[in-house]
Amino acid sequence: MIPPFRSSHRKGSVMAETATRTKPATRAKSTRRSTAKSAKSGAFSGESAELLRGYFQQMTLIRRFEERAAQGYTQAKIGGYCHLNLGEEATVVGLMSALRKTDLLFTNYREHGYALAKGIEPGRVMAELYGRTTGTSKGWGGSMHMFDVEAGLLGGYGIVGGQIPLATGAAMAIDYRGGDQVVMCQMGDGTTNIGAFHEALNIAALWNLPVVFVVVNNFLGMGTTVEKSSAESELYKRASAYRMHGERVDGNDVLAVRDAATRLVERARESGGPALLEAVSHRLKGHSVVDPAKYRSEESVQEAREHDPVVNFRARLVEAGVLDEDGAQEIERLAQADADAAVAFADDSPHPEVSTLFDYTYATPVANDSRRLPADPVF
Ligand SMILES: Cc1ncc(C[n+]2csc(CCOP(=O)(O)OP(=O)(O)O)c2C)c(N)n1
Ligand SMILES: [Mg+2]
Repeated sequence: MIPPFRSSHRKGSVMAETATRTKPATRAKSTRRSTAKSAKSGAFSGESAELLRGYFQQMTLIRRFEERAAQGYTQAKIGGYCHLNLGEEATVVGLMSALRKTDLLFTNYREHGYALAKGIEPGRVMAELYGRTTGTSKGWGGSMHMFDVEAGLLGGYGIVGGQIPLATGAAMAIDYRGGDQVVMCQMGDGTTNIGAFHEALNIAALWNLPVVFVVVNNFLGMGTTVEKSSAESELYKRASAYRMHGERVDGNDVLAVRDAATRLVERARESGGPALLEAVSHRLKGHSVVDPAKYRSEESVQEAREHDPVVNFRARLVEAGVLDEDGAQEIERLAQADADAAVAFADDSPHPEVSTLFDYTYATPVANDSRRLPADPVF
């Protein structure tokens, strides 16, 4: 069992190993109580209201964007696989707010929200999903392979764990050149059982590389629970095998994620070395858009809904007077308009020419492999 979390934010708070266990039903109730209390007693004191509204705006944009992506998929506008950040918005925005524009980000295949929060235009992200030339990867990458050097997003990887050695290599390059960038390497809980995870953590610790590994623990690797797949289900503890700093944070609390990530990123920047951050969150839907998630109990779905980070953060902001109802609705209206505009941009953008299929593949051609395009003659 994963220990429960306090949902109310305390500056700099991270989840302690010693958190007491409560049943899911009572946990949700106490979360609501403590949320109300902390907001009234100044949970946001010292926070800029504009910044808080900005976080809410970004989280809402991701929510609306992903809803439109799901719709685009069912309309067959989007092909291939499509994994959404629904329920993980606080983790995404909290993590990205800790990075500078020049810092580098590697993610798994569930990366639309990260691309948006790293500053990429929603239209370019949606256009990539639609496979159009105006997309981040010129339409050749799709949902799992967003890439934007200028924004510091170095992928989007469909192979579980594929991003981890690459992120570690990028951190080594930064170290070698004496740069001040930091690499963040995001992954899911299921990824921590891949060999590359352990090899990369070992070398990152050994060479004191500027990389923060982030495990988004949403309790499930596709349909398999963390308890069934990981001998140590408190995943941040895996860092200790490499004498690396590891900690756990409530991934539903954008400010707690921001604070923990900022601390670890700045520590890495100042040569404090690598760290492993586990953000515990919930997936509101199935593993991908086509997964009906029949393996999930009604109780676990209900628990995920009770921890909905967008709904709960909105309530906290309204309760604390940072937003009034009209202000919240205006942000929601604008987020919807941005998501709709992204869809319109994608829909109006051209498909790539088939003749450009190999323009962005860099592997040395294999002898006897003619790189023949579908319409080309065989001989
Ligand atoms: C090397 C490899 N093995 C298997 C898969 C199939 N696969 C895709 S996602 C996934 C589960 C990963 O779990 P987690 O990292 O927790 O991701 P989540 O389901 O939460 O997105 C698996 C097994 C893959 N893409 N790559
Ligand atoms: Mg998972």
